[in-house]
Amino acid sequence: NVRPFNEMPGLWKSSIANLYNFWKQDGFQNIHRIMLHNFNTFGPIYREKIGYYESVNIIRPEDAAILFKAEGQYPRRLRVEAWTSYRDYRNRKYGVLLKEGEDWKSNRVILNREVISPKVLGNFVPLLDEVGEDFVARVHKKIERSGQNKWTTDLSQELFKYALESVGSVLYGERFGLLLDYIDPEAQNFIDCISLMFKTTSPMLYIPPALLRRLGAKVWKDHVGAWDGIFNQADRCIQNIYRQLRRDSGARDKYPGVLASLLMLDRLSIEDIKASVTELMAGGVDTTSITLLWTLYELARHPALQEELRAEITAARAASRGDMVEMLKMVPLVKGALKETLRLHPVAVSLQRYITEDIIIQNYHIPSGTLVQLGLYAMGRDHRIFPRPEQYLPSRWLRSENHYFKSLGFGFGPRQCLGRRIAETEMQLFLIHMLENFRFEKQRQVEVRSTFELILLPEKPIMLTIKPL
Ligand code: HEM
Ligand code: 2DC
Repeated sequence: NVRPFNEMPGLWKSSIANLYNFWKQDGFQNIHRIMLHNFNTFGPIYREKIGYYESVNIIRPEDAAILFKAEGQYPRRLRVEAWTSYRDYRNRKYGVLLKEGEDWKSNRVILNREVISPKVLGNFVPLLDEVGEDFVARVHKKIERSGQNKWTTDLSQELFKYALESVGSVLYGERFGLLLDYIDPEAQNFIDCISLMFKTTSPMLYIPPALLRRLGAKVWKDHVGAWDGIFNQADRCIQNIYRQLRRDSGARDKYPGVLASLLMLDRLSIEDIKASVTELMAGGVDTTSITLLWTLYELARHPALQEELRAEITAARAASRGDMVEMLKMVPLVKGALKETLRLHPVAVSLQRYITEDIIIQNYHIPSGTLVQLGLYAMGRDHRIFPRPEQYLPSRWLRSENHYFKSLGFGFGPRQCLGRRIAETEMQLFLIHMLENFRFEKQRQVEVRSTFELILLPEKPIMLTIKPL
């Protein structure tokens, strides 16, 4: 009694009409709320076609498990045509983000060892800890200068700089110095280019970039300009390290960073290294900074919870006696808070895979080759999956409750986020340092919603008041 693919509910028959309706609903910015609405209308599985983009959408953790079991040896996500088109247009190599098949696997395996394996944590922690301390010093200075013993601000620009400084220090083993008073205009331009790159990608999920390019559309031109800015800046950083390495190739005692490690390892071509390091540098800015901003927003709205976290951190600090790697093992509530942030405010609205075998989900047959999407935003807000989903409760991640396929903010399996360890460590250290030094408050208790600019962002600025403890 398995039902055929063609009986699956949803709007998949008229792709152009759907694109028009999608546009009328402001779909380009609202995809996450539209998905939520679709699950409410059609149930836990539906089929959809908007423009040229066709998918099956699922929401339940047990269905996610079926999906990821059918991802095959070389898992593939939705192909972001805007990104591949730019690389083809400028004749640049794909990095691990865009590669597929054996080429992806062989690069990814080597990158895993330098970027996400547990052994590199010890190298990353001292670098990221220092950036965290510098951020605290910068905030203290801002508070002093205000003359009011507090600082009320939209932290997003500061967080972008923190994130770029962090990922830069890990990739290059060097500091950019973005947390000083003078900000390098090239670094600022890099930050601006990443936001513009994301923003201009989202319409091109539904309208083919090749068409927009032929029409000379502004969105395509802006997109190219943004990637050009990203690649130019990354090229400068990479060249710099490359030259240094050739100059003094002698043995070094200090950890030289991901790029130098990859160059010395000599198992990937220089072009492959450049492509993936550029993607890591670009992927490391908006993702962690926005997640931290949402976390501070939630903590400002929940003062008692903020105290609980602070108490956990104080105890961990004492017990670990200056060993930061140890300390990070003693802050489960801090980690729970970050998971809770990604539940309510995921960076990625969905996870997707092209399945490599036929599967049955919710009693529907789905043929091999279909693009299946797990609605991550919708899942995080479903009361059948997370009781009282509207409440920010980091402790729900502590209880020996069942977390089977529920914590998916970084994706899953061999194709999960390559920057995951960097991101987690950088965010944990940020919260540790900031909560040890400051209290966070929020003026008006209005709900801030998300907007979709390829990643999910706060719809409007989040104003926070920071006070020294
Ligand atoms: C892929 C989320 C930070 C680099 C992904 C994916 C997700 C994700 C959901 C797709 C995974 C999948 O399909 O299973 C996040 C979140 C972050 C974050 C929530 C922070 C809060 C970062 C950082 C970097 C990074 C800091 C770089 C240092 C990448 C790369 C991929 C990726 C290169 C593609 C991996 C591949 O295709 O093999 N990320 N990310 N991300 N992310 Fe992240
Ligand atoms: C966006 O429908 C919505 O981590 C689409 O650090 C499906 C889709 C496909 C790929 C996803 C993307 C969504 C959101 C942003 C992600 C991306 C894969 C990697 C990327 C999740 C869900 C991101 C932000 C990377 C970006 C690295 C890049 C800048 C070099």
